[in-house]
Amino acid sequence: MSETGDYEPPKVWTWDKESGGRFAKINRPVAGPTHDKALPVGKHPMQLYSLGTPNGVKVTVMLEELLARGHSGAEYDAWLINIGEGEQFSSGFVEANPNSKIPALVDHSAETPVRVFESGAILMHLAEKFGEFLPEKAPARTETLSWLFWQMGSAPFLGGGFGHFYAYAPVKLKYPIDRYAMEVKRQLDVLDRHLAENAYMAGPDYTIADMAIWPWYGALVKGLVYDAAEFLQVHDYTNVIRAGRTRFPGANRSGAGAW
Ligand SMILES: N[C@@H](CCC(=O)N[C@@H](CS)C(=O)NCC(=O)O)C(=O)O
Repeated sequence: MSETGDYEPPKVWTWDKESGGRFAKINRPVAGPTHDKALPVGKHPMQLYSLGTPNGVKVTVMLEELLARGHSGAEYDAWLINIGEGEQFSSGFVEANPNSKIPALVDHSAETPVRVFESGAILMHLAEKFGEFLPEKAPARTETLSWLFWQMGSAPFLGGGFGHFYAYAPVKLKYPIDRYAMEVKRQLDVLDRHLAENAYMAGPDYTIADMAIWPWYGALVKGLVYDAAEFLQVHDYTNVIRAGRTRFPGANRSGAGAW
């Protein structure tokens, strides 16, 4: 590994298992299970396999919001998947999510259980099933889905890009940190401008778009992820900070932001 910027990529990439960094132990260039282990199944209709990360918390927020609205079909068993120990590579987890990332949901309310992976797809599945937090008709539905997919496309630049190079990489490199800090500040400005004019992401109502966005960007402006609040000068994004305090009830009720 070059630490000085003089790295010349070889003709063919090879896996350097000793690359260092917080996730070096679990990251692999191949998919599929590493060991045989079935997932546990509890007694409730929804079986959630997750962890208290921003992506994981989105689904817990949704399930808690559904329960708060009286949907007993949203009762769930939450099973911890320790991604630091490679539990996302068990055969059972790979059956629930071939992409080996939390969160994964198995919906046992139908005769044949339905697996759902990708947090955005899980939020949509639950929203459609219970008829909540996703408006039925355009344009409100379209706007909700636009912001939901905005989050799914944007957060990898925050987590996998900025967070990785700023907080987890074994060396601090100016080029990637500059590149991703710029993008994350741009994303925060997108949110800030939008929240200056709108109560919630999709307009006047609280939707799954808010549940997806808040665990990432709300935690960022509260200084709860990557310890980057000062570096990114998050206090400049006053509308995001105000929205976090006053407009995202689920975040407070379900402890989002507490990781
Ligand atoms: N796009 C996915 C991302 C999920 C994701 O990146 N999960 C992380 C934790 S936040 C994970 O399971 N990482 C384990 C690994 O990469 O092996 C989603 O929104 O569900």
